[in-house]
Amino acid sequence: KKWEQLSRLQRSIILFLFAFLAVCGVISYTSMEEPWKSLINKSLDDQRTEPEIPGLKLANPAVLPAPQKADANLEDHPELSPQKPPKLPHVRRGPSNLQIKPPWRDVRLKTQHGTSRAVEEPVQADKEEKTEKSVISWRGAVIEPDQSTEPPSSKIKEPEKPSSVEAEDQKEPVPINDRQVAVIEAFRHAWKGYKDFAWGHDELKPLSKSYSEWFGLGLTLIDALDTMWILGLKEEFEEARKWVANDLVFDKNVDVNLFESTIRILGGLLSTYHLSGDSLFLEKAKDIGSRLMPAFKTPSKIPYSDVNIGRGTAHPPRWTSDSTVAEVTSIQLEFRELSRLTGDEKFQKAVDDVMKHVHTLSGKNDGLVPMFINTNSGQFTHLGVYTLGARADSYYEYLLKQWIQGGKKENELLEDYMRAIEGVKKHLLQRSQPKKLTFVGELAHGHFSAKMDHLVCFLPGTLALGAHNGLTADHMKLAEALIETCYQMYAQVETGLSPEIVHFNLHAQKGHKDVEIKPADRHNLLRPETVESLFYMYRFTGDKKYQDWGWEILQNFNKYTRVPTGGYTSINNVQNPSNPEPRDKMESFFLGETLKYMFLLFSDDIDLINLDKYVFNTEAHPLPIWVPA
Ligand code: DMJ
Repeated sequence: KKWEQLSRLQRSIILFLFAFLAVCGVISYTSMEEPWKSLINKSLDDQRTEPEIPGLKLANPAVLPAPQKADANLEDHPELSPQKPPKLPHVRRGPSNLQIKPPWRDVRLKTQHGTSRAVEEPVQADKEEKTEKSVISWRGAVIEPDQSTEPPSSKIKEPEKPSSVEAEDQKEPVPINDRQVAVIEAFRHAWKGYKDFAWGHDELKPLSKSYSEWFGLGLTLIDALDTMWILGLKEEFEEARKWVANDLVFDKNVDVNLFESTIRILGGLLSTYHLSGDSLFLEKAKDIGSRLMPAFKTPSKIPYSDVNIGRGTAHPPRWTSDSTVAEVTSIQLEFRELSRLTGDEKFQKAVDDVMKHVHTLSGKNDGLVPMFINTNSGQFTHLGVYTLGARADSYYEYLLKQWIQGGKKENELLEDYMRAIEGVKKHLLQRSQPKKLTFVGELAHGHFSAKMDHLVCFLPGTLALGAHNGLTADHMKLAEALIETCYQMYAQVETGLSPEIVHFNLHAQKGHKDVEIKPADRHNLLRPETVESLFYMYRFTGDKKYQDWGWEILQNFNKYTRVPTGGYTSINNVQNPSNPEPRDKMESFFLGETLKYMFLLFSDDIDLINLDKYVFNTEAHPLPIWVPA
């Protein structure tokens, strides 16, 4: 009625206004659409990257604080007072930012001296990249995030996609030098033996041109995967990857050692996943990690040494219900990382419980631990014997490395580490004659023994890593003294190769060197510890003498342990250059650790496994340091 009462003019004005408003509406919608959408997306993104634990943010950044002045000790660290352990981390899942540009992208492997070597036919490699649908991206840095994880079975936190590389990581790789080329050549020679005579088996027997089985899981191949990636051996890596994809099966009725399979297999797979971004390796890591979990079903939660990965049963060794302390406390980096990647807390909880328990145990001597722990009572056994060698070594290493991995927040770990190093200084350090070499001996029921395992040579590297991460400069001084000793364990021997164990002379005797070797100890298993520490020392000091020492060692491995038909062999007698008595076995850690650390030692590229981003497990498999989101 009202409408009809309006004049024609009034009606026209109203209709015009409606039409005008409608046109304005359409125009403003189209111009606002984009900003509106991006606003919505941004707020969703923000929710996704929100740290899961409130207050986690940067309480203790994973990157280094400025190093502290010398002589800091526990009293100087009020932050070390016992605290509630932090909740299960953390932060981002998925591979860390990839920082390794494998050298196979270069046309030729240029050496620092301007020569170039045809280690790789690069034009070919480039072609392959374009034409083949490669399983993984060889450009590393730009891997597409197709490797998101499957939802884990229980207690799932939301898994995230892998992160892509940061712009600063897009640098061209530093050209490799002659010594690195020599390492690649050594690796290829070792790999040839493995491929020709032991493919898919645990270890090569290079003299008998056959193999030995330990777990029957292709141990050498898995241990060597990330070394091939780091050395840039594309063809070898691809071939090994195929074996992992098609032939690596964990559903087998076989007993494996929890520690050895964690550090070599789980560690190797996780590390390769991070470097390559290839989800195959994460899937395999989840599989083996889950199959190892029955080991923790013990009255004390201290794991058994052995697990049947097919049956899901676990047991201690036949003769005892004890486990080795180093074994139960050196599986943490790997299981914690598995939790972070899968979002399933159970892996981390199991290994953290072990550390918390060991932290509270009595029977330590100024932070030094006995070598055995009982799986029923949870107590240390065989009290009174303290060593940094076999059965205790990596306990100390993993205290520091877990602390670094977790972003330097877990104070109990640091506290135990600092105390232990004080214990080493107080009870185990002595100087030899005539050269006054500082060495780490052993203590048995109050009696000092001047015996040192080659295994102890991990310690200078670990001390240097701690100092680099802000611990007292004293640790670096000790590292410098100890690496000199470890080098002398090679240099004072006829073949220039260290025996498994040495005894140091405490008193000067005419015609005697510092190092004495007993007949039962004069074997060399191609172990990595000294080369490992040389790598850390060179990284942190830039002193070329460490590279030169490593170079001597590599040449002596080539002289006395290289088997012409392929492979390297451990030897029985480092004191007999004319017959070092080959043992006919190439340990998997020669490829997993020794040659990898050699290659890194000779490199001047600090981004080739940047030690502020990665922490090496005890089998030389780099795992990411958890960076707060
Ligand atoms: C490796 O398996 C590991 O480094 C372990 O921690 C000690 N022994 C060997 C190498 O010597």
